[in-house]
Amino acid sequence: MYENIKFEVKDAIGYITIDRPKALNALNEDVLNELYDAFSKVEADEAVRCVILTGEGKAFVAGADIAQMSQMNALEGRNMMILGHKLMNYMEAIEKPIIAAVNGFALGGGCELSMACDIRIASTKAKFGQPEVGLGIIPGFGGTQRLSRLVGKGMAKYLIMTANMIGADEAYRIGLVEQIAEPEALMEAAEKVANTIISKAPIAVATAKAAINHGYDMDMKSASKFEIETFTAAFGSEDKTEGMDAFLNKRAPEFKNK
Ligand code: DAK
Repeated sequence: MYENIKFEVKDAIGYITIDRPKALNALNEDVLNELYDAFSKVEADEAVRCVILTGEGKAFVAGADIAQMSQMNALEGRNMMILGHKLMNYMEAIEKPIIAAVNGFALGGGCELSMACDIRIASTKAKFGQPEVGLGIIPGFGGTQRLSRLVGKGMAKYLIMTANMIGADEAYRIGLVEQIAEPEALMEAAEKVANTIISKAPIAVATAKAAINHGYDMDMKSASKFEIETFTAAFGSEDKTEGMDAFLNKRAPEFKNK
């Protein structure tokens, strides 16, 4: 059904794999549309509790498709930009946590795509960078904003203005990735994190994602108020009763997503 990505659901995890290895999984309009479609399926499917996004071959995503971009006029470029922003904002808005299993190059739009995920786990072979200024453009899928929010303004400027590529260790050091794994252990590491999240109360996890994402863009006072409202929603859930009862009775909780 998809031509540029693979999508399967197994044991409550939705696996989305970008599958254009000959072009190092570069993002063209079709890939962006297919990703949006797959994420909307994930969001609608109650059986899916967490998503792992990865790339086929030696790249996660080596950026927006330069061959396609080079032929675009300004209006077409703008449309592609809208598509990319729509996808990445949607990834942040959906309730299910998304883990990027960064298997190789995550450059330009690929680095931006990984930053729209909730958690990044990198293979020791991964390379990150925002090479746009070397192509005469700037990051166009939210990179100037998400990178500075993740690693701070100074480091974001350093990476974007120099277009330097960094390895997994440095990405971990600056807080761009949360874990590093050997290449052959990458998916296992991502699944371990996914399954840990899956074992927790779904409403609480979804609420935490929303509180962090929305609150981050607010001033502290508004963000605190937002946390109070979202906390109340989780506090009223049946899973809160179950989680606390399980603790008090020294048993494992059985969450029902209610
Ligand atoms: N686009 C299209 N094709 C790509 C590609 C890309 N981004 N990256 C690699 N490829 C293709 C190569 O052309 C090559 O194709 P063939 O020659 O085999 O046909 C194939 O993938 C294998 O690549 P290499 O032979 O270059 O592989 P190497 O291992 O030697 O090098 C590399 C790997 C990742 C260092 C190198 O491929 C590379 O530097 N790639 C380009 C990285 C890059 O600059 N990416 C673009 C970043 S800019 C916008 C929104 C967003 C953006 C822009 C505009 N608007 C809405 C308008 C975002 C822009 C970016 O992402």
